[in-house]
Amino acid sequence: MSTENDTPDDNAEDDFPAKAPRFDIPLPGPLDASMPEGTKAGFIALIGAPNAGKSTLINQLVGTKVSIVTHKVQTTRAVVRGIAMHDKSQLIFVDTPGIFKPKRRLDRAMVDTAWGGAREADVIALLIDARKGIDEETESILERLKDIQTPKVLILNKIDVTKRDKLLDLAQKANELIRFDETFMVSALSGDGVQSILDYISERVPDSPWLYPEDQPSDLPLRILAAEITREKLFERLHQELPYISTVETEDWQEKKDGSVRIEQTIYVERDSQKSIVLGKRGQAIKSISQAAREELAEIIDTKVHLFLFVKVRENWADDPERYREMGLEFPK
Ligand SMILES: Nc1nc2c(ncn2[C@@H]2O[C@H](COP(=O)(O)OP(=O)(O)OP(=O)(O)O)[C@@H](O)[C@H]2O)c(=O)[nH]1
Ligand SMILES: [Mg+2]
Repeated sequence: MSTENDTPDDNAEDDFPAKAPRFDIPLPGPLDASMPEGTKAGFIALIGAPNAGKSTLINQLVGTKVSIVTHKVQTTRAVVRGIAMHDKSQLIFVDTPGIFKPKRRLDRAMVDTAWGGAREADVIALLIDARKGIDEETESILERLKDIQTPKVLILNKIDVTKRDKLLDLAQKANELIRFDETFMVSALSGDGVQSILDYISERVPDSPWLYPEDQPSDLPLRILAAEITREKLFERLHQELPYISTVETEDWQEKKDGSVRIEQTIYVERDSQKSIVLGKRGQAIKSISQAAREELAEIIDTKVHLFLFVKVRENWADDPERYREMGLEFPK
């Protein structure tokens, strides 16, 4: 069975090739002759416990939404790169899944991915939710960071909801455990203090030609961003465990003659009972998810969007290597 918020004119069970534009391949060497002298470029990994605000921060740093944000933990699943231009520097921020004690296979893939993101970076930025302080998760991250030689900075986030005394105390404690080159105190939500991160890091990335086109905010293919947007709405609207055991894939993407875009996506769940929850009473839940996703997508790609959502049961999708590949994750054995 399938459901949608609009009238589908195709059979959703068909396996459509994905036709969305891709722009995730960095070009080798200088991109064009007009690149100024003295350019710099580098990767900055944002790591931290789930819910620390990494995705909110990357969106602020880049100036547009590249990574989805929810109030729930474990929102980000794969590595998302967001690109900010600052003076002559191209700063490629790497948003990573929150680091926590993994239980399931998917957890393990997410945590491995986060550390992988840290390894490829020129600078590692550790984000701490200042209101929470150094909890068990952050403590084990600090422990593991000790052995990594890459330059590190500390970002205390959520200063809008944290007392000043606590902030200073936290900065001191974290710096006693690890030598950070710099400590920032910011509100990723309001943008307070974020500029100083850009100022600092743009001076510290290596001399290098820019690695991506100047006007490209992300290396995420649009079809994946589109699936992520729907997953964000799913996370926001469904309670309990369900969001963690569902995944979204963009199956088809067609640009129509009138300039609108027709997108088909499938929400995978593991059991029939979960499917009824996603659909909701008389399809109310999926309707509201679909509407919210469609509106946001239309804003991002700046054209009318027809979104068709289907819900499918795929038992044990979380043990299927193919689903991991779609999400951009390595499949842990
Ligand atoms: N008050 C306040 N809330 C914030 C701030 N930054 C992020 N948040 C909130 O914290 C929650 C988690 O934010 P995310 O950006 O999704 O956190 P994350 O670290 O990417 O989480 P995972 O992807 O699950 O690891 C959301 O509800 C955000 O709105 C901040 O500076 N102040
Ligand atoms: Mg995130």
